[in-house]
Amino acid sequence: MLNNLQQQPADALLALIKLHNSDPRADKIDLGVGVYRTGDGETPVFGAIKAAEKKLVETQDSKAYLGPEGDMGFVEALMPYVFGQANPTQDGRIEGMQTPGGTGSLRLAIAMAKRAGVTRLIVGKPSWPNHNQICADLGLEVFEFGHANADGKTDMDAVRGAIAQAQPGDAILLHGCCHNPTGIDYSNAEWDEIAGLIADKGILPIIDLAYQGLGNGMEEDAYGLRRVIASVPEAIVCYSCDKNFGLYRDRVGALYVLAAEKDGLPKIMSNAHALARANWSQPPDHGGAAVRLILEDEALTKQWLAELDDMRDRMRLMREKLAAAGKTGGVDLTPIGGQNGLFSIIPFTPEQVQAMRDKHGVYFAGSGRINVAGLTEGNIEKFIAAVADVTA
Ligand code: PLP
Ligand code: TYF
Repeated sequence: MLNNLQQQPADALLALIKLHNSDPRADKIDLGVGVYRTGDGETPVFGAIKAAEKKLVETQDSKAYLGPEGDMGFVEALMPYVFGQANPTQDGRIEGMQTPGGTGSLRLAIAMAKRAGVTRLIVGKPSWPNHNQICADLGLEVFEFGHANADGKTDMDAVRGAIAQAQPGDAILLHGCCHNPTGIDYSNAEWDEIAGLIADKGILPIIDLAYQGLGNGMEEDAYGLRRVIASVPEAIVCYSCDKNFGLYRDRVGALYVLAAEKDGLPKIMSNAHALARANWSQPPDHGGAAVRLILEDEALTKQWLAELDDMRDRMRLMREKLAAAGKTGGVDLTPIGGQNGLFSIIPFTPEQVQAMRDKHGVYFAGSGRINVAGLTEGNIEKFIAAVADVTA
């Protein structure tokens, strides 16, 4: 029976880790999978997380089941950061639950949308491949629109066109900040327009916020999400703490639902809980509990935010250095300075991507997506020289 299964390709980004590991060159550079790295190339556990984990080990008195919604203290402590201090529940219209990472949240969101009658998801292209993979697995049609222009900025005409042609039964997936893979985010003015267009069309927004705080700041990175939430009757937010708390493998995320009316929430959330039970029963506790302990403690919160500031500042510095290189060989690195988060795309040909690996030991996705956090004061000059060499 199982022999009927077809061979599936490995995840290209995860395969790249192995390729990089097996390269013996001491000066090789890993700009592949999306994890933050320090100036020393490390991905350490946050100091605030270490402290919270210690506290958790000392104070946790039970690991008994919590239920499909997970740690609601965690879910609620996060809400002022996501939806704003002023009205984090939007007058009781927002409720959430814990999920295994942002991926778990996306899986629930898309499955729930489908249950509710959504037949098609509008997604900007390129996007994080898992968006398409989840839709394919759930049998939901995807409608793609061009997310970016060749100049490294948003293609607003394509966004307007995609929303204008939307039909009843459509939902639209938007990256809240730090777009993966392009780094190209909507400006505040563009978010204002998009929020209005979505509200006028009456389509369901699903907002994927996987990098809050890694773009321009915790508040700044929530602008678009809050703008959409304020304009529409219903929305779903898929949140990940795996980047902004450095918890990647501990799988920490949340799903939030904005309902048209407060009274509609219990029915909607009962579906989210039922879907969670059928998928993973309950989310893993440890990472979410550590985040809760940070957010409940003023000193730990300050420490976490300072660590996040350092990460953002370092990535901004690397972006500025790339942008300052300007036209390099046959490509222009200038737009990278205005982009956000871990990723940007350099328009390499497939042959140039291969030459970067073979000749220079620089590893990144076949799409030309680089993880800016893989660059350091120590390797950025080499990287720029390699770009100049292979694109000349
Ligand atoms: N959404 C986007 C755009 C991502 O890049 C990622 C990356 O991992 C996720 C969601 C999911 O994150 P998690 O690791 O929490 O599942
Ligand atoms: O795009 C990235 O690099 C991150 C990490 O299957 C990631 O989102 C990559 C591949 C994958 C899961 C996470």
